[in-house]
Order: sequence, then C-alpha cells, then structure tokens
Amino acid sequence: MSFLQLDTSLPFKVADINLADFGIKEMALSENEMPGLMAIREKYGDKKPLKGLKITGSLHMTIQTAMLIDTLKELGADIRWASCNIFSTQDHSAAAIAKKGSAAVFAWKGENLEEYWWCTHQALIWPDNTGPDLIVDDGGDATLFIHYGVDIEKDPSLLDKEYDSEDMRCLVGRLKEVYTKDPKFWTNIASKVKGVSEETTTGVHRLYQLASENNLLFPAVNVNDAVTKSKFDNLYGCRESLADGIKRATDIMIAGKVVVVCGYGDVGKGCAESMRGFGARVMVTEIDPICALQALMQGYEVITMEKAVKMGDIFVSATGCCDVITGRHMEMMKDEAIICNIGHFDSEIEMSFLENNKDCIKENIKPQVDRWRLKSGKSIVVLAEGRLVNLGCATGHSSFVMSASFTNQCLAQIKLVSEKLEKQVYVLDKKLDEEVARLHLKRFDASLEKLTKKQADYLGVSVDGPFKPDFYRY
Ligand code: NAD
Ligand code: 9W1
Repeated sequence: MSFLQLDTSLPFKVADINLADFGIKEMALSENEMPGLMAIREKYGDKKPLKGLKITGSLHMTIQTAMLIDTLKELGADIRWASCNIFSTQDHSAAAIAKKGSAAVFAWKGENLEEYWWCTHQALIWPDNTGPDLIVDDGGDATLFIHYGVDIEKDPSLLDKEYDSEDMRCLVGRLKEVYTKDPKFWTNIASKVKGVSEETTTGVHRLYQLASENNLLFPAVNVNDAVTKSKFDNLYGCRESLADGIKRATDIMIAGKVVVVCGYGDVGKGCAESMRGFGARVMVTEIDPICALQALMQGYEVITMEKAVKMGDIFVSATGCCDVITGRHMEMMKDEAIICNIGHFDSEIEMSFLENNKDCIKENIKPQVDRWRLKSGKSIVVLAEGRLVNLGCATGHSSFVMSASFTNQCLAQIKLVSEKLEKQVYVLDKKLDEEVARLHLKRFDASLEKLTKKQADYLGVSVDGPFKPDFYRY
C-alpha cells in the first residue's frame, strides 16, 4: 500500500495561505462573541499554565477553533493541529493559523481519508520525533491513533487483519510503517501523554469503553457532559442553525407552514421553538411519553409520523435514532415537501430508498439541495443529502456557542496538567461549569444575586457555589 510520507519538518499544509488575512479578520470579529475564551486569556495569560507543553489538536479547523488554538497558545502551549472531519475545515481559518504561526496546522476542506489520517499523524509528531503532552480530541481519532499504535506493538498480528472500514485501513497502513521502523514507538509516545480532553459524545463513549476494559493509556476529561457544553451544542446551537440551514438551502418562508419535528429531546426542543418563532405550526413525534408530554405542555401537537406525513411542509429529524423518515413516509408526503436531518449524522433519513430506486429521479438544484421525483409523480426536496442540515447547508454553531464549549476545553487542559489523575475518565467539577457560565454572562448586562450565609445554609449550599446538587438536570 502506498501512502503519504510523514514530514514533521513541514510547518503546515493548508488549501490556500492567501486566505489568511480574511481568516484573521474573522477571528478578530469573533472576539466579542467568544467572551469565555477571551476571559481565559486574560486570567491565565501571565501564569502560562501550559508553558512548554506540546498539544495535539484533532478538532474541526474553523474560525472558532482558531480562537481556541490562539487561547491555548497564550497559555504557553506548543501546538500542532488537524481537523477531525474531512469536510469541516474552513480554509481561511486554517490559513490564518498557519500564517500567524499559532500552530503547525494540517487541514483543508475536502481531504480524502488517506490525507485525513496523514494530517492527524502530522499533528501527533513533533520535528524531534516526540509526541504530545496533551491532546484536544473531537471524536477520538487522535486518541485512537495512539491507542491502536500501542495495541499493535503488543499484538503485531493486528497489522495483518482485514479491516472493514476505509478509515481503519488508512490508519493501520500508517501504523505498519511506524512499527517496522520502531516497534516501541507508540508505547513511548503514550507514556509521556498527560491526558486528553474529549469534545463529543462519540469520543467520550470510546473513552469510557477503554477505561472499563482497563485499556486507557492516560487520564481523560469528558468535556461533552458539561452543562455549558451540551446544552449550548444541542439546544441553543441547533435553535439558531436549523433555520439558517433551511433558509440558505431553499429561501423558503417558514411562517404558516406545518413543520414536523421528529424527536423532542434537546435538539428537537430547540428546533421546534425556532420554527414556532418564525410562525410555523409545529407538530412533534416522540416515543418517550415524558418528552411527548413536555411538547404538549409547550402547546405542540404530538402525533405519529403516519399522520404527520400527509400534513407537513417541512420535516426535521432530531432523534439520534435510525429510519425516522423512511421511503414509505416520503411517498405519502405532500408535493414539494422539504425533508432534512439535524440529529444523527446519517441514519435518520432512509436515503437508500431514493438512491437505490429506479423510480426515484434526482434533480440537483445546487450543492446540498436535491429535488427527488418519486414514482407517484410528486417530488420532495432533500437537504444535505439527509446528513446534518446545519453543517451541510449552513456553517455549524455560532461563535458564542463554541466559546462555551471551548472554554470547557481550556479548563480541561489546565486540569490535566495541574492535578494528579488516574487513567480514568473525569468530568469537570460543577464549579467549573458554573465558572464557564459566569464568564459568558459578561457579554450581557446581567448581574446575579449573591447568597447571604443564612440563605446558603437554608439551601444547603456554599455561598460561592456549586448551587445545584450533582444529579440536577438543567
Ligand atoms: P435526546 O436523546 O435528548 O433526544 C432525542 C429524542 O428523540 C428523545 O426524546 C427520544 O425519545 C426521541 N426519539 C428517539 N427515537 C425516536 C423516533 N423513532 N421517533 C421519534 N422520536 C424519537 O438527544 P439530543 O441531545 O436531542 O440529540 C439528538 C441527536 O442530535 C443526536 O444524534 C445528537 O448527536 C445530534 N446532535 C446534532 C447536532 C448538530 O449540530 N446537528 C448538535 C447536537 C446533537
Ligand atoms: N466545531 N467549530 C461544518 C461540526 C461536523 C462543521 C461539523 C464547530 C465549529 C456540530 C461542531 C460547514 C463547522 C463545523 C463549520 C461547518 C460538528 C460535525 C461546530 C457543530 C459539530 C460532524 N460535527 N460544530 N464552528 N462540521 O459548529 O468547531 O461549516
């Protein structure tokens, strides 16, 4: 197998370095919307808690991530970066980071998988052939790289296995090359890693699995489950980016339309509220009686897909489940109904019904917008090929949302270097969660009540928090 050669002396690889000034201007514009990150710079800029530490990042190379990188840099870190997704890089952001010299960055929009794993590898190894002290991971690929490298060094027969996924074939191809040169390479790298902070549900899930099998090679911090991360991602993020995606794709008027939101969890709650805000009549489908009742208490109609399919003008899946909008549903929909997904990245809409069916004819309107003519002669409009509409048809979450998330990342990195930790998965203290929220209050004219000693005793909490018990759900 031929593959892309590692070159640790390369300062960066981006699509177009000429986009840097645009990226730098957008970064400056985002400062006002990323108050958490700016406050971290202010608070720790002098102390430099990450001084001399090498950080590998594997996270969407966007303007918001560029702001995270510059913040970690200001805390003293020496940084290498790759995107965690082949499509999510904003090329002007990557160029900005390259030109500023904030990090050695290897990322461009539209990498192939071979290139993707080369970029991740490039981000993991420094010019002196050492690895990171710390990892910022989103989805777990940088963590996987090291862990699978070590697995192979313990059991080289893994190199000769057949791998189903193209991702694994690319990764193992690279690991094979490393193994023939140095059969202890990743074991040495892993022994020096102080820890990883993980951004997403999927990545966190992998970490708990590793920990439960006693195979976690370094401490990990679960950033995903901070309230100031997950609520912003799921509820407030999607509440704004769903409409952005639908409108950029179709320019449709939402007022007066019937919007069917499938799933009324955090994402569904945000989507329903947003669509109602535009003047749509919103209907909800659910399987869970508690969430269904919540939808009713907000004044939404709760019905089955069976009934909803005939009424909806716009369908939004937000369940995390599979086969939520099926071919059978599509056939019953009104002519020109719009269908989109903001939940699980590819399982919610049965795209195979359209794609593998000679009676369904695709007419591409523009990138990420297709009109499919069905057997009945009626058409439906499918956004982002059934994948995430807020990423495919818009640009993901706003800076403010990402600021909350990335402020947690910074605090997680500081935790990893300032505490003695076991090879386990930790969550951030509730007090830090409250701190992240507090830093974002500064963007507004908000001032909080302060508990007296008597009131604190009355509530059974300390005057300076945490203010809620561990099991509290926000
Ligand atoms: P959640 O578990 O809070 O909500 C999902 C809801 O869907 C639940 O209430 C569940 O009962 C319901 N549900 C499950 N199967 C169903 C079905 N067949 N029909 C109707 N309802 C059904 O999860 P969440 O936080 O709202 O996240 C939902 C999905 O959105 C996840 O896959 C998550 O990864 C994804 N997500 C996407 C983005 C984005 O930017 N696009 C951001 C955050 C989360
Ligand atoms: N993350 N900076 C696409 C984003 C892909 C993406 C993805 C975000 C951000 C959900 C993170 C086309 C940014 C990211 C812009 C973009 C995500 C996947 C962000 C929203 C999550 C699988 N997941 N996210 N901004 N692509 O918005 O880092 O425009």
